[in-house]
Amino acid sequence: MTNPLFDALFASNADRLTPFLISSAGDTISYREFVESAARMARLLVDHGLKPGDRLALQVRKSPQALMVYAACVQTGVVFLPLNTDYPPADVAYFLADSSASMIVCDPARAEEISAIAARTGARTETLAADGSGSLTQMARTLPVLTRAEPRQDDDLVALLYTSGTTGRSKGAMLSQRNLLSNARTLEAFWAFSGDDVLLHALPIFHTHGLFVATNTALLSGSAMIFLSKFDVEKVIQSLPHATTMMGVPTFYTRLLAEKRFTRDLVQNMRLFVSGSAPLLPETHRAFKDRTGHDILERYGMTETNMNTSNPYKGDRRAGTVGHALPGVELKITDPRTGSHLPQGQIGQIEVRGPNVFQGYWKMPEKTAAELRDNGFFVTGDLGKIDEDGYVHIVGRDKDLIISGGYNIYPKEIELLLDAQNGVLESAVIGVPHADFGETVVALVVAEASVRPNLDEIASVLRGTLARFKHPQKILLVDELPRNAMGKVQKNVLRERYRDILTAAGDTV
Ligand code: MCA
Ligand code: AMP
Repeated sequence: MTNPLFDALFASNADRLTPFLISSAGDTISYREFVESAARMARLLVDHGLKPGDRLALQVRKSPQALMVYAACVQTGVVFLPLNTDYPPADVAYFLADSSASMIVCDPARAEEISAIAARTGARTETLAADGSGSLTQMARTLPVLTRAEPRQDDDLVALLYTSGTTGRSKGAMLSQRNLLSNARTLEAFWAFSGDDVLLHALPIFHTHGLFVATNTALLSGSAMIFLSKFDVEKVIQSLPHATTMMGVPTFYTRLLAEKRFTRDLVQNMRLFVSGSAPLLPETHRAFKDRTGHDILERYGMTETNMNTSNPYKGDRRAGTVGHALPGVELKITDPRTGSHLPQGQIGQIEVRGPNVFQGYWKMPEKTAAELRDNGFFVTGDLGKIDEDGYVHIVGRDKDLIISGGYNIYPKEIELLLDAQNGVLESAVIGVPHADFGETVVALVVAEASVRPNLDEIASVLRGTLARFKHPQKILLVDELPRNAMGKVQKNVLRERYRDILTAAGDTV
């Protein structure tokens, strides 16, 4: 028996002397060096008693070594659980308890607080800093490489990625060997990746976009990656002449367009720009085409499904659409009330089926059953339609979700916190348009009778509790929330009413 994902991504590259990772300073790590160092880490995991199926959580800043931990997990069958570096300790405590992870790797600067949390669930703590130093690499350095890869079946888990939930509780999406490998193969072929490519990688590596869509596709094709620690417009502009492809969230492209130095000449070696994770405005698509001659290729996916649709590589990339279902993926539009198939052109919920669709939510069979039908179709919670040429348009969301700069925020989590504050009767959290992040968070608070809640104090509680990207940019006191006949808060009415609030004055913080 083999380990198909390890064989395809890592073993097949073990003797390759070409660069895999290139830093912004021009330092390179070849494929061979990368696979070898990762195999020392794999040895370390085995020596520390981690078994196939055990979970390893990683909350560290982006570095080549962080990617080596991913490779080591794939080699040993340990389930990789990456965490946003912005998540506060309370969130980390939840993820460790829910997943019963055996090990957490964190930044040395946070080792004290994280090891205290980890001790409560029996997880071991190791460290890894952005420069690659830390207990993990120090111990692995002198170990022999692990030559054997743990045999794995197609349905065996590779990764557990937590996505926020509509109820406020995060759900762990279980991703298997088949899910990841099938999608990487599809994207490699569909977007024509080859060993000649250099992918400019400025995304975080704790989400599907930067970890699987970008990295797995590069690994599978033997491409090099210019590996930036984050999206820094200066470094991106410096790197673009040396790259052939780039993947990003729409904010990357609007920030580049704001730079005069971002010109057609600068991108003359580029063959492909891909956008996803959030809607790309048609005006951005057009401005990009005018400036560079490139049509950004927009695609659509989810943590639970990897990539579902893509505009064509060769052919008409249509602004405001996410293209067609990828090969092997079925997509249909259904009636949100009945689940029945809707005719072409009608708006309904988007459902997808294919080898890319996940195995369900970790230890949440009811939530899995609610979203993953017996017939294999996953109900995405996105609303869309298919036009006469088969292009999928995403027109909105059935789920109450805000996407800020490509990060997902579920209003319920913030509303629960607001409702618990002194003097707050109820609240509603909405997304409003934002020039840089696409959408951003605004909170509306209704006071209890004859009380005036202290909005500054509330904002400070939120700052101390929530990850930075979830902080409301404004909190407003309102008399009441609009409701429909069923008593449900009409968020669409609120979104319309407050769409310009960030530029207007009001009773806010
Ligand atoms: C940073 N901040 C944010 C965000 N990012 N606030 C709201 N939304 C954000 N996305 C905060 C910072 O902490 C900082 O706070 C302030 O905003 C300004 O920071 P700035 O330096 O401008 O931000 P940045 O560090 O440049 O980050 C912006 C970014 C980054 C480059 C857009 O958020 C990013 O890389 N996003 C990509 C997310 C992603 O990979 N999503 C894929 C999910 P302060 O001023 O207090 O310090 S996977 C997915 O969605 C599916 C599967 C799919 O289809 O891909
Ligand atoms: P996540 O839960 O982080 O995996 O985010 C998945 C969600 O991002 C999807 O359900 C969509 O709502 C959204 N999304 C991803 N790509 C696009 C896109 N190209 N256009 C609009 N929304 C997108």
